[in-house]
Amino acid sequence: MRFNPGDGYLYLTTGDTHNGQVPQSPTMMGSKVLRIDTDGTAAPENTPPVGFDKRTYTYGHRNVQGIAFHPETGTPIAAEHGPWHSDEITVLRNGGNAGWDPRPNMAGRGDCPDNYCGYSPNQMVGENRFARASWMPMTDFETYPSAMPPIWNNNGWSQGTSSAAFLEGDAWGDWDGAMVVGLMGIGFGGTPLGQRIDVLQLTDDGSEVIDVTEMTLPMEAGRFRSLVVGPDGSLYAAIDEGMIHKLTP
Ligand SMILES: [Ca+2]
Repeated sequence: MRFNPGDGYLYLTTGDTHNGQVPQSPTMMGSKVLRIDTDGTAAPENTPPVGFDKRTYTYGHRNVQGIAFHPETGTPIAAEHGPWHSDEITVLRNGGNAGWDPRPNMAGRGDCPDNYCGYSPNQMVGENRFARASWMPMTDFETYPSAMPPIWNNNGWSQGTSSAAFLEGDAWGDWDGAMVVGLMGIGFGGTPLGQRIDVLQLTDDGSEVIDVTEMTLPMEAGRFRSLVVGPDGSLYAAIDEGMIHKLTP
């Protein structure tokens, strides 16, 4: 949950709850980014498709754990946790579809365990786990050609993207205006562990990633769960291990 300083609304991100029907559902409120007022009512500027709950800002997500707002434009940008591939950073578009649809019998698939195909083709076990061609895509452009494209997908890995924020202030130097993303590092079966904070340099309008740099840390890495920039301009990084680190330029 974050307030957007640009429009004053509360943005609330929800996950798919391992239910294949949820992401593309117009009424089930998982897999959405909701834009609401402080009393819970929909922002009147929301433009979801006809029939959707009016609180819907975007839909078709898997698991948005981070949302940050471009400091110049106020555009919301989501950090989303992939199944075992393809973490995604996505610039959100009012009413947009993030393109995640783990329903059985969709896009040429058959049935899946738990009626959930999000771990297709083989539910996290078996030999083709890393056969990328057979992954169920985090953004299914074949089924949803106008889906919001990710601007970054962690080179096709899932390492547990969590929280995101924008660094601001001259003290950050070249990183003033850069996006930082926490990764919790759930590596297994050959996936790099990857507990880190990445610094993403975006174009001025925030629509593309120019460069990604891993932040050099003055302490050991941990499962970076939450990143928040304080009023003092410092970056506060909370980790699962039970500490909050204050990182200064
Ligand atoms: Ca997506």
